Amino acid sequence: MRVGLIGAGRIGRMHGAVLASLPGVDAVVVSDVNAAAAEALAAEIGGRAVATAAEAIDSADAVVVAAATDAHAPLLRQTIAASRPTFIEKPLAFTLEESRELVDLVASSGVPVQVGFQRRFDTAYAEARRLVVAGELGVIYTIRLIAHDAAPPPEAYIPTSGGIFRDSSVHDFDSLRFMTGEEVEDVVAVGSVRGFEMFSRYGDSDTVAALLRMTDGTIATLSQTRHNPRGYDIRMEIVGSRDTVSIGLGPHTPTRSLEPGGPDFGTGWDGFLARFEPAYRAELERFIDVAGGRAPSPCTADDGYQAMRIAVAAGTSMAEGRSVRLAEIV
Ligand code: ISE
Repeated sequence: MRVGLIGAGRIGRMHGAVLASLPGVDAVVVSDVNAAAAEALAAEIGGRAVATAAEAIDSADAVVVAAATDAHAPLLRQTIAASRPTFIEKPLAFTLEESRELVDLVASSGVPVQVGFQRRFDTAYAEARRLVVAGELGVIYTIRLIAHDAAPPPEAYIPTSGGIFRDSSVHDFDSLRFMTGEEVEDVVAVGSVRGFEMFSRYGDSDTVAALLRMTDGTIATLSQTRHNPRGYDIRMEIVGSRDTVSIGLGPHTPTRSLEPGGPDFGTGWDGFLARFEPAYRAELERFIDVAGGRAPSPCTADDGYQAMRIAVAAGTSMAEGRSVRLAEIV
């Protein structure tokens, strides 16, 4: 299978390296709006660089879109028009309207599409989901989410990212749906700029929190920052009537216990690429099966749209200072 990779930035480089190492992939064709970046990545992974996204799509059997968020919708329209199975990085699109439109387009086309929520492929998330489904945690009372980036993205990334809820919390919102099998009923969110003034220049925040109620009454809280001096910290704690489990609590958790005799967490993760490397690999392995018609999409365009609705609800709550019901966001 020949795979077109559109985007040779930070996540594109990770996907390129993984694709080039997969036995089911014969060739990787790379394009980027920055031609030098495409050439450098192609040289590094033994692929071929082309000048435009259209050429990458034409010369491939399947496409991985890892371009900036504001380019997602136009690129997905192009890959669907060319009937190419597509892996598209999160979020599905820049706006809610585009996301909704893409769900309809994908459904009517029948072209397989997988959205890049890699945490679904992390072994600890998968094990927690297994425990939830098996009833081993009992009734889920509450879920606590921590999402602390090690360092903020470069300033140029901010205006095309869609803001912290769409760019980053969208993973946590998807993981809540994945874990509980429930939808979010309503959300209250707050945000501020605590460390990096550049976020205010784009109406964005570097520190946010959200309180979410799921349709079955489970309560979830999210704490999120764009900087954590000890490293990249992604955690989920699930408290149920029969057991309590933690994802992301281990030898690299970027925190320091102050308890006498407490655990030594060692060196923290330096970023999401290192923390989720095996999950990024597993999601693309699956995509090759999806593209080859051997498996259904594990993370559909509709999953991307539903996570986007939660992100938009959180943004609306923060902007308007009120609780927002998901039913409002369509
Ligand atoms: C980035 O785009 C990601 O997708 C990471 O998983 C997330 O943790 C980070 O905050 C985002 O900027």
